Amino acid sequence: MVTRRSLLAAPALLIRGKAAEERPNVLFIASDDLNHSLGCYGHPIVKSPNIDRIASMGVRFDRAYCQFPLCGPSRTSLMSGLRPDSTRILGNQIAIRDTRPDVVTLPQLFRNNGWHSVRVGKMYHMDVPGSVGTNKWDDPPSWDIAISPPGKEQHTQGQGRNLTEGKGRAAWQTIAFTGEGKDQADNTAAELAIETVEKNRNRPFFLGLGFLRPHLPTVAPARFFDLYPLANIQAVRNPPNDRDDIPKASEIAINTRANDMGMNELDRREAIRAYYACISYMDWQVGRVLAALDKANLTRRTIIFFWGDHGWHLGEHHRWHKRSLFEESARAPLIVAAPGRKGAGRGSQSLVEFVDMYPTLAQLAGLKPPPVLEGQSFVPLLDNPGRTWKSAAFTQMADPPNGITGRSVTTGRYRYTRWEGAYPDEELYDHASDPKEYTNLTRDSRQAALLKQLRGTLDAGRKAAQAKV
Ligand SMILES: [Ca+2]
Repeated sequence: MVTRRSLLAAPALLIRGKAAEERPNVLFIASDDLNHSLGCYGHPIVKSPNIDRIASMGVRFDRAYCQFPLCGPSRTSLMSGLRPDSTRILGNQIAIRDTRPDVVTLPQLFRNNGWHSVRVGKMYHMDVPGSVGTNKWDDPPSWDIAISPPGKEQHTQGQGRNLTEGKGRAAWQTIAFTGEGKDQADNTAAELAIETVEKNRNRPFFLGLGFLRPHLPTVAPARFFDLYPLANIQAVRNPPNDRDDIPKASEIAINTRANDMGMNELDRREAIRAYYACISYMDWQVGRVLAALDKANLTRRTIIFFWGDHGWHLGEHHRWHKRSLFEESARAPLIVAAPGRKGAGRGSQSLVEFVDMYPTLAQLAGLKPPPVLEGQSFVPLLDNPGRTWKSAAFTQMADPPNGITGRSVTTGRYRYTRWEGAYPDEELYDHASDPKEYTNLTRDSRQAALLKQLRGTLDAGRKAAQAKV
């Protein structure tokens, strides 16, 4: 019998007893500060045809939650398979080996088992735009090759303005430029990723591809701004009393990005437009890399993970940032395309956590993950996206300078949040009647039994919430 394997021209590269072609490649794509403004998530105007294509080949997770809504802690958690309490990384300027010197990270596991491990762009923390082009908080043992392309960022030549000029510390700079962006880090990252694919047709690779956009500054080619006429962009309208029941700790932890950053309605619409333009630019780069996989005939042998490191507010509760335990910040996009799985093209409403990515990917590749991992493989959801899964997902926040910690749990229907340290308080939202989390029910005496139950769910923690398999 002639099998597909025997038709492969290249001699099998044997690594620890397994032929190279039995080992799927991994394309692990991150986008920085990306929320659910994507076509495949049902957004009415954002154009993301290439990310939508990954969703059509895989499973789109509608209720995937990051463990900490800030770049560094979220990324070290998912890359190590450990929760922030275990990584002890609750801020940005710290690397995983500082607290866990012996950790085996996700790409390191693949590397240890013979995969060629490559990073282009931001996978661990990198201050954007401050440390773009540097390896400051990277993890060298994760990679055979690691490249941080430099980029012009806020110094890019083009048309735009600082929407927040003179209105506070944080800047929201927009720039629409001419051409494809040869001086942009994301453009170079895509080119290096294409080169990596072309050079490694005959050996398994783990390619970590980290795009900076739509992280600020919102810099993109003018043609992507042109996709979104300002007349089509509406600012978020919050109820007038929304903030009356938001705890003080939550308002402080959002840092300088509350109060609409001082932007008027026109500024806010321009900010949203620029954010969408950056998403479509990033999506275009994703498409170039997918085309290279197709051309190399590797798509059917490649597992693709696409994720945003946490969510992002575009004016909900007057916020323009991450660093919150509201749904817009705790929930983030996650799409997993693994060849041959039965759930391809479907969405899943089941709860998954970013800490689950590590054991999932290890299982898909047939690798044994370290026993210390704190997530749970969701491979069964890739075949049956509708099946019953975890009963809760956990996200935490900390603002050490202000002595604030927050812990939050969602059950799918409810969100319960507890703030400790300075300004202790609680929040409870019912997504069935209040999906935008405008009404904090903790003061409603009729919810006392529910409140008690959800406090118990938070305290019982991850083990009690695991899926029964
Ligand atoms: Ca409110």
